[in-house]
Amino acid sequence: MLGGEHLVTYGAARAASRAFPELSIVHFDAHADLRDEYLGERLSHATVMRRCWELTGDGSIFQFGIRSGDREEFEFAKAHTRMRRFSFDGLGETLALPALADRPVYLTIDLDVLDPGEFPGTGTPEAGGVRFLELLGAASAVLRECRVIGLDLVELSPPCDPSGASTSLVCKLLRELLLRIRISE
Ligand SMILES: [Mn+2]
Repeated sequence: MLGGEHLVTYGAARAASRAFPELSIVHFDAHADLRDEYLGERLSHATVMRRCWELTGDGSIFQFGIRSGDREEFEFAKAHTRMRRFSFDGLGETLALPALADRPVYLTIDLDVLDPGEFPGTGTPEAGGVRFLELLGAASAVLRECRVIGLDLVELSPPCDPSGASTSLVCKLLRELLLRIRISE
């Protein structure tokens, strides 16, 4: 699925969790997205992973690249999700855990996990992000090691980068990931 506001992930994850009740979610993002509400809304790009957690339960959401969130979100993550800050460190060993290796996986990629120096075309850029090749490598590892039943790329906002470089980066990423999707019977 291509987005758009990250909240669109909730609809896809909800459908996926109905079809695959044992669903786990891998989440690449600059932001924790674990708020219970944001600006009075329970449904928001800032709450989307909290709503997804309500679908999957504890220990089923694996977050990487996170470098923005409030104290409550990081406390929530300690108790309910598995979070790696700033990078994809530990991804390989994480993918071998039974919660990912033995269960259907949904992969959600908020493109703002990338560094805004390389990818400024997004609504809430955060310094200190990963590079294109790191993201491609990490997403490829998930597609290679897990039974990925759905994935999304979200939060490209072309008007935020009139040069067009961000859009061309995402086109390249999309093409490479499409080539890596394994179709199983
Ligand atoms: Mn984000």
